[in-house]
Amino acid sequence: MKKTNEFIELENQVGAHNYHPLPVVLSRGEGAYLWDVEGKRYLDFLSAYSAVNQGHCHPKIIKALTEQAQHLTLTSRAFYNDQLGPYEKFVTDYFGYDRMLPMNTGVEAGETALKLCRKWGYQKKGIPENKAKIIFAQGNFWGRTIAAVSSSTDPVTYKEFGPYTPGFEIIPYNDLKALEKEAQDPHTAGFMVEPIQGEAGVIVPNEGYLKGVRELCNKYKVIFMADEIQTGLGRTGRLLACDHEKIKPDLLILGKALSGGVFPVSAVLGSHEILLCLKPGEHGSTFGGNPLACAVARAALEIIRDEKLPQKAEELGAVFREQLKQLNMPWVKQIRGKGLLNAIEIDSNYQSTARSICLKMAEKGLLAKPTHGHIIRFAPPLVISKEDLLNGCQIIIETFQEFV
Ligand code: IF1
Repeated sequence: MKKTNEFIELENQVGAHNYHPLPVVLSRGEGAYLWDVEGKRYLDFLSAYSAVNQGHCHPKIIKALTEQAQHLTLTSRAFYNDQLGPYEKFVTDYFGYDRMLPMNTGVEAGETALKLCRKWGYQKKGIPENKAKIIFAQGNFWGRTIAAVSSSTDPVTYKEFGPYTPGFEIIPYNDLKALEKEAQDPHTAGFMVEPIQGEAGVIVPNEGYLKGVRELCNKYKVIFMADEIQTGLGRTGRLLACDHEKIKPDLLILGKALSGGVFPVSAVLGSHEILLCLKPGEHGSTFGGNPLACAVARAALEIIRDEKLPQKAEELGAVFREQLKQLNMPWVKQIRGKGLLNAIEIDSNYQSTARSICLKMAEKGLLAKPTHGHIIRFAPPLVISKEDLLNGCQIIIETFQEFV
């Protein structure tokens, strides 16, 4: 039986080095728990970046996966299958949209939203061909494709991947004046934005920002695309983060927990007008809408609904932030978040990096990951028990106290 270092060394020798993981080799997950190859148990406070909101290996999702896998996994969209229509009906009813387009990874759904937005811009808004502009916010993160990194303001994400996709404008996040300035350009087709910026470090905009985005996009006929891949599906204490301000984006982009972390399932939801701008043959993917994905995603969504995960996230998130008020060290700059998407920002001049704190928390049995060196994101599965959440808070507090 290989040990931790043997697995790490193996990946070192034969894998690309596009990540620098914590030195933990995981072999099993159940609910909010993960076990490593040494048999050590951890509380998972990352949830694969909010892809396992329903907890690791949720029995209902695994059951849907294994049952469907006995019958049919993939037909391609060259033919119909008996899972896609019922799944599309379930999803569009559940989120209140006319239509949806199924994809696989989150970034594919983001790309799909941009293509829909450009098509709509030419066909419905009358933007001259190849002149459509799409607005993004500074600090955005929506994936790793050339288009996604073309909109990035983080050099680590975009450097040496040029030349970049044209037609993208960047404005400050949480700045309605800057949005209005760009939105009134008649060539502007859309604005893609995260309701809370995840990778940027759980940046929560002012109350009213999303409502302001909705109003400006209505006023200037600009498609409001909400990237809820990380914030959606219960994570922030509502079904969608946009629900906190009771607004509906024109295009809703979902991924990650849409499959409960079992395999890549994503989707774009929108109106008849926007979705029907794409004609047969103009967009697609081999696996998009495959029967296995439909069965898994339907189970994943039913769990969010039936286990009331948004409400759980709301209640436990308040407990989490209340507990962390005990972190009164001067180098702890801010504790922020909504629901169970939270982050601790430490003073960037502080000698111990967020990574060393995460390494110490891992020793104590809690897994979390730093983002941008001095911010630690905490996002446990929404199924975590209150007792385990409190145990996790204890580990966090004890660890921070050892760094004073
Ligand atoms: C990595 C970050 C998180 C996302 C939002 C779209 C996507 C993501 C809001 C694309 C993906 C993942 C990607 C993964 C690490 C992780 C991440 F650190 F990269 F930025 F969560 F914050 N929109 N985020 O967060 O979805 O194509 O990956 O399915 O690339 O390192 P994807």
